[in-house]
Amino acid sequence: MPNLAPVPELYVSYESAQKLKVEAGDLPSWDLTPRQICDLELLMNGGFNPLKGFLNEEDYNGVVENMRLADGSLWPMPITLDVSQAFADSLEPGQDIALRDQEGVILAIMSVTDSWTPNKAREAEKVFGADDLAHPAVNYLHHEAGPVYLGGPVTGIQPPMHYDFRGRRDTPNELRAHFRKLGWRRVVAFQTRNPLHRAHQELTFRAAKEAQANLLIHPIVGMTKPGDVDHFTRVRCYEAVLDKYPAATTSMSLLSLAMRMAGPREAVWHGLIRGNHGVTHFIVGRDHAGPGKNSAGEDFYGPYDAQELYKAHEAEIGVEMVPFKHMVYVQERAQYEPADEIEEGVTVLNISGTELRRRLAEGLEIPEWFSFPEVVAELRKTRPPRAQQGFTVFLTGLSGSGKSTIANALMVKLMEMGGRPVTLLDGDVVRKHLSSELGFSKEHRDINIRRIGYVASEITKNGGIAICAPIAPYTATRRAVREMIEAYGAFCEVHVATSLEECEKRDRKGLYKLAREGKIKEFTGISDPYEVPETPELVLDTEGVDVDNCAHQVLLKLEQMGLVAG
Ligand code: PPS
Repeated sequence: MPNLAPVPELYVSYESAQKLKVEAGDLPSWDLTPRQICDLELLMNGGFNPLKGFLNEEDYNGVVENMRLADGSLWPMPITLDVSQAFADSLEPGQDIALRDQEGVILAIMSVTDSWTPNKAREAEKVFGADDLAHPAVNYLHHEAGPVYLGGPVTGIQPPMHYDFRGRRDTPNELRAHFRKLGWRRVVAFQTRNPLHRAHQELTFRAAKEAQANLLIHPIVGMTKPGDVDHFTRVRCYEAVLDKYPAATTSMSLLSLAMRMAGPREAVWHGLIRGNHGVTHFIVGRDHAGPGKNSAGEDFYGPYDAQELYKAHEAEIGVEMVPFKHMVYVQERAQYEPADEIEEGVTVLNISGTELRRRLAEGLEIPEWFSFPEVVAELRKTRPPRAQQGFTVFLTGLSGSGKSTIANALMVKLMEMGGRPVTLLDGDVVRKHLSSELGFSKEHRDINIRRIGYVASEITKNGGIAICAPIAPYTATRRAVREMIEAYGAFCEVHVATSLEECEKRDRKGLYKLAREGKIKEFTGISDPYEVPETPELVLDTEGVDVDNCAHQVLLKLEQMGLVAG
């Protein structure tokens, strides 16, 4: 019999919240990042029970080293409030701070008991298995998260506001009440960050039958892996699939979790979170919450590591694992069956994720045995064929390498082809209109490139073509821009690889001479670094090649990527 009594929440009463909100106006305040907002929501509503706030240093060390809080409870994921050095330095020990959302609304008050500089390399090794930037959470840890962690209990004032799918979002206690009301005693949850196709529908249906349980589709709408299908599209897809289950056996609820893609540890974490939501069973699949390949091209985790770690802690998690059955379509019998129960000699059909993306990108047929027409129609709306999507061409290279000239030629060629609006974000032009207050320190260059990335991502999102031509000397910043853009469309990084000698010889603006004389400081290639792109989509060797030909090479690349019609 499941315990469906409420889980403890961190909210104060409505009256106290109104009072606290006024008082908190005078406190130092921290503007939460999107990930911190997700974490705070689950802290406050009991989704992260038994946590009472952001981890203090002792709990953090225990979680990192052996997945346990200082009191011995199982907790595999560091839930930390990372902040800037300047903010941490401005606080007194024991100080209360206001935690605000991105519009400045106060969501909670935190009593800061601890402030420390974490060993991020150690955190990466222990929690994510490797200090490898190919892991999205490790990349986040090193490049997005602040250098100092603050820990301490949280007093909840109000939940973060969601304007979308409001009727589909439930706190742990709302879900518990829902299950109580419906008399659901056994509930198996299915966690997902992808659209559901027929195979998923079959496997979840079977899992529910096997566990003799009702089914909760519990998709993540907080933060998932960069590049995933956006949650608006996915929720519309889930809604279409819900009708395919027998009436009244299945529910769906959206979870504002910020995933870390931490495989085995993530599976245990997901189980604990589902337990807090009143669920009794949890489906754990092959490569659960897997982050993809590491920088050596290998999987970060073994395919069944997550199931093993979960199994080892199942009793403590308190939610029974239902191992995922890999379902495949058997053509002769026109139905899905578990792959391990199929005799030899029958025709098994499968479409991988990569193949699905290719078919969507090229506007090709997606058969009905694979997915539901309503789901495919939704996906097609969001992912029109590549030749109709927005994209960004990002030319990077030394000053005077020819970026702007090639970018201009490319723009004209794309405008001649027509079909999509083209915007050129040239280095010099951006510095005049968007970044006029910035200099050339690493910090300022990064701000400049992120601004370009932001504008390009908006253009890409809205179906246009952005051509960017900054120096962009740092790999990590270029990668951040790539991630921003790939959320909406393709990113084509072009290294304009004109050598320093050649750029200096051309010295079209006379800047190299001034840089050599020390009259311009921090000049890229002379007194400032340029990190050569390791895996750009295209390398342009401009020496002895005319501009028209360079622009043509970019066009051919875009054609090969399916972004322009041949
Ligand atoms: S960055 O690093 O990407 O922010 O640089 P970017 O905005 O592309 O630079 C644009 C132009 O600024 C001129 N300039 C310098 N470049 C490099 N280092 C220093 N210190 C510097 N000072 C001025 C230079 O002409 C760049 O233009 P391009 O078109 O690249 O020659």
